Amino acid sequence: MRVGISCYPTVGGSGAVATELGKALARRGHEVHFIVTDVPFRLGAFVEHVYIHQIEPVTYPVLKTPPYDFALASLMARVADEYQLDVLHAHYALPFAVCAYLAREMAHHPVRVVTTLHGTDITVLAQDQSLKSIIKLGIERSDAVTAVSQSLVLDTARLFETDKPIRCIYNFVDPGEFRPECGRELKRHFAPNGERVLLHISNFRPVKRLHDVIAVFERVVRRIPAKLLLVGEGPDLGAAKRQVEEAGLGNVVHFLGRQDEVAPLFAAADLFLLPSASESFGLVALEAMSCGVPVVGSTAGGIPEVVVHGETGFLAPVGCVDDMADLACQLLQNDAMYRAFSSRARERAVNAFHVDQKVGEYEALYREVMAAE
Ligand code: GMT
Repeated sequence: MRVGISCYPTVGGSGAVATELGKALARRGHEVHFIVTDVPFRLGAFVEHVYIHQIEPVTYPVLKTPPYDFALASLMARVADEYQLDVLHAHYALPFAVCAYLAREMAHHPVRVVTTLHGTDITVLAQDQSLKSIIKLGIERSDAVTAVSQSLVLDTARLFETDKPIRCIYNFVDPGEFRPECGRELKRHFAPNGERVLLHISNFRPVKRLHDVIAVFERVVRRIPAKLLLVGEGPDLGAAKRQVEEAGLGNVVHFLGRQDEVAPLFAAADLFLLPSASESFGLVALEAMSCGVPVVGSTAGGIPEVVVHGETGFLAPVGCVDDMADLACQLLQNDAMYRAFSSRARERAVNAFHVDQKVGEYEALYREVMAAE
């Protein structure tokens, strides 16, 4: 098949999923065309059958704002015609599904639009009435729509009052890349005296509740020698640094900034913290589990579909930092329990969220839409 993929190529779960999907499709012999603003961050070395088409920003003195979305739609249509694309796969309703819909109208070659919803466009942008109708248009005019969790399927139907069928295709992980063995050296570096390593990776937006990550750690480190690794950058970075300083935790909390290669960091950790206020899936939780790292987090959104409470981690209601800290300590202080959680976490990642399985589900969906009248 010939597939066009559009996504936010910068750091973030949706960009990671879209890029890994494209690479996996290319490895299976499909032709993949990324139609993007920048080269996707997870693309890595040259991959055969993968092509990149970058949008040229249109600037002209009378245009107060560059017409980015129209340039994207036009480029999608051009690529669809030139490379005879079978499918345009939009990762996010806004702007990508709407642009893909316009491209399908413009293109001469019959191309199908598949949209994957990742969460932010639904749970955050849908609150903005001025965008709600256009997001709904993107969803309803797609030939097929998927969401990354059952929770997001239900939220979308409820928030948009739409009866458009939405199929859940869970996010996935490559267990060959995210594996427990790849972090041993790094672990010795961060925890030379056998401290427990807690990890959080995100874009430090308020929805991630970075304040709770630090509050949980503060309670844990009072009882267990531990280190906290904070990976990422974003609007709450400054407040997090102040919180760490005020709590006198400067010597046990490490801010590592944005990192592109995260598998060794996951594998160096003993516990991953994800106390988000809203999370459609939590790809980072899955990547941690694949490295044999149990997760302590909140029950928000799709997290309980990934992390099984009492088996691969512990979950508590959003904001319950005392409970999260108690559960983290229970796990870290009981070796037999920890080992069982760690191996079940790895098993669940491999058996329920394997990249090959999920890419197969996307391939089947592409074939369905191509066969439909
Ligand atoms: O979490 C973010 O803020 C980034 C966002 C994105 O668009 O990349 O992540 C969303 O998509 C990921 C991939 O499907 C999911 O794993 C995240 O849970 C989801 N984030 C939210 O729902 C807040």
